[in-house]
Amino acid sequence: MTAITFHSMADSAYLWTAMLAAAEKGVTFSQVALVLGSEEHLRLHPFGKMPVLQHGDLFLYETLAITHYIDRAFEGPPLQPEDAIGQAQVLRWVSIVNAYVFPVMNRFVKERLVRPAWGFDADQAFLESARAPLQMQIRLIGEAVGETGFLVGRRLTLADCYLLPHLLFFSHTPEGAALLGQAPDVAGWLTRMTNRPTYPGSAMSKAYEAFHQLSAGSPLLWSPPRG
Ligand SMILES: N[C@@H](CCC(=O)N[C@@H](CS)C(=O)NCC(=O)O)C(=O)O
Repeated sequence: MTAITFHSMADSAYLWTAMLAAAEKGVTFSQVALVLGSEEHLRLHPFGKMPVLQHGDLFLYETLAITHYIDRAFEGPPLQPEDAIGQAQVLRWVSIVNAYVFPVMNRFVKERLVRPAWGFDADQAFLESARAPLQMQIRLIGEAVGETGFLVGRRLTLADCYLLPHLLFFSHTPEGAALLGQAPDVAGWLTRMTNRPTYPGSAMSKAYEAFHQLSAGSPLLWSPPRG
């Protein structure tokens, strides 16, 4: 029997963040499939999102609450710094991923690779509009990880758990690969994250393997920034 259960569809990036946090904490988990918008789903999560954590009688939704709970309720390496500045920096990165990275990077991946693979046209106007924000996001990530190898402080935190799914899949688009080719600190962070013992065999790694079957071989939509 596992310590906790996640109720979610398997291909949720926020589920992967929560799973990564649990794995890094050394907490065993299982996943139970949710049907999007079903009565059960809306009972567990009134806003119709995922994942939902179950720990005994406790049910918790919202990934920040879930990952904070995992960090505080279980023994294991801390996933948030002790000091006020470090904590604020982690929360800032979580907020950055929620407010800016998820709507741009995650949607870019869906428009660029997933929708065409399903036979739908990509939203070209969105893809073009994403160019400047994506360049800025990669620059900010590079500045953060360039100092210590992690987004915040000298060890993995919830901030890294939040970013990984999005950057990993974005790296598979031609534009993401080109941007990372110009950002060695960001590429190095991604390599180190996927070399951690928590990555191989994870749901995220399996999804990424499957994702490789989508065509990333198309030409660049726009040229990467210089230098
Ligand atoms: N604020 C939520 C967001 C979670 C979220 O957006 N999850 C996505 C999957 S990655 C989802 O539930 N999508 C279903 C939908 O939007 O209909 C959290 O932090 O947990």
